[in-house]
Amino acid sequence: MSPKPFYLTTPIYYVNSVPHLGTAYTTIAADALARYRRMTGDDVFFLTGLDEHGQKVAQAADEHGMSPQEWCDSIAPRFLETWELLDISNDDFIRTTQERHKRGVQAFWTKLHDEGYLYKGAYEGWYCVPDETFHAEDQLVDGKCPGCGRDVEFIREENWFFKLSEFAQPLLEFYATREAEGRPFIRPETRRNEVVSFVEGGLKDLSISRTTFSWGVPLPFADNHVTYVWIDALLNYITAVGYGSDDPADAARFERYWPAQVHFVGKDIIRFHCVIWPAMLMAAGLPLPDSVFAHGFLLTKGEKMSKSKGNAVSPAELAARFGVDAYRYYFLRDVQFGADGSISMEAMVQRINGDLANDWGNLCSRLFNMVGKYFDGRVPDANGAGEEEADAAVRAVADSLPARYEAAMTAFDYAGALEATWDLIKATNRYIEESAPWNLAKSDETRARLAAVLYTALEAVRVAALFCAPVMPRTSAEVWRRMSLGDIGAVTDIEAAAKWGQLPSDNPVEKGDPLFPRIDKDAE
Ligand code: ME8
Repeated sequence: MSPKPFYLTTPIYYVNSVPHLGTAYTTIAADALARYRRMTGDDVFFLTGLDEHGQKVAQAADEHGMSPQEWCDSIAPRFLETWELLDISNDDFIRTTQERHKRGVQAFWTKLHDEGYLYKGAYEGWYCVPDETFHAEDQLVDGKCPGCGRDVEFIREENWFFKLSEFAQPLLEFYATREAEGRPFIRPETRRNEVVSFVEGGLKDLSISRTTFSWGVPLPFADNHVTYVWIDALLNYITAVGYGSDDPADAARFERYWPAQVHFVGKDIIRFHCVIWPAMLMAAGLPLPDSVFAHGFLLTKGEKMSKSKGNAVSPAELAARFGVDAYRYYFLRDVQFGADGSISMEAMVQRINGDLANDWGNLCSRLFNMVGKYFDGRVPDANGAGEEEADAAVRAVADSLPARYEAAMTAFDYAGALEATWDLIKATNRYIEESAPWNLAKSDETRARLAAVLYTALEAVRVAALFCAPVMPRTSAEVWRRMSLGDIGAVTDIEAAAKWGQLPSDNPVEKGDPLFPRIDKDAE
């Protein structure tokens, strides 16, 4: 069977500043799913990138005495470095100033223009530069942006408009159809209700161009108009996979990967992705994505972290302090994906010391150590003794893991997937405690039983490492390496790989340093 395409995206981030924990959060979540889907054999295309146009970016460039393009070119490497540091396995990195993107944007709006979905009009109203969003007078809250509470500026200019209002009904039908088919477009459900009631209230036509500044993609049919940054940015999801190119290879790529399986976004940008974006695609006669998943905000001391608010911490600092895998684990385990989550150093240290150092790292160390001590560092042969109830119980937990993990990942429930994995890790720890190999090692008579116990525990570790790998690729690869199991990154059928009993006897096992050193709470 040929692998099925699985196309997933993060938002493309504004280059008004550098990556922070919020943008890294979305990117890590998408990465974990991309890695998992590669391990289930899908042909994954994982896209992230940068949103380089708009007033906010032009302003940032200006403040730094650079041209907008120079500014973008100076920030782009900061994102690339951070993603590399965090082991992000994206297959492409789109920048909206790239030719391939600009060409696609122009092709798209020319098509909608030709088909009569656009008209010229006068716009008068308010604009929030930090959010790059238009607001009518009656939407303002105490004269401020209803989204972020910051100052808005009054604009009066000639704009092109997209007849978004015509799409309210088709959108409502679309949401309902997907619901009825059991594959909801908007996830999680709370967001769905929010979007549906917004659209039920009716939609206004959308201004799609700006004339009072020039840092954007020129609209091909209208002199002096540049594309409004949001409708330029949304198109990255199709231009990156080849939309708007004459090259047959690009056309084939578009055919293969579009529509996307999931767009990951923060809840702040859900209307753009769940209302404007599908309406744009409908107007262009293009297929609609499978789903948009909106996660919540990371909060520190009850406040949303953001670049503009300046209360952001650098991902590089945290990764250097705690390790990349621990960093990735904490955010996906401690915050329920889809809900807001408070993050803190204390909680992070607790997770690392508890789940990672004590449960997982320690399981590997003590087990590998015992293999070294009792079996010369080689996987013992378990065939000498029959399976006892306790062994079967561990095996049963391992056997149930692939299906539980798959169900959780299909629901974008990372915490659930990790919890299922931890059920195996904890069961194995208990099993070692109860079987007490150190006692079995005291007599030759119990040597076969000792071999069986260590084999069972090692096999559980082999399986647990597989399911830790999407979230913690480095340490999982290291566990497999220490067990002489080859490259975990090459696994393309995780279910088959997880089948019990595949650990070869006699494989050399290396003890190695602790996978997750304990963090000194007081020093933190
Ligand atoms: O909105 N908690 O870019 P952006 C969780 N360019 N996630 C957070 C967060 C927080 N405190 N702060 C930011 C844009 N994020 C547009 C997108 S897409 C066609 C264009 C994450 O740089 C979250 O994913 O402002 C949010 O949606 C994104 O960063 C906003 O990034």
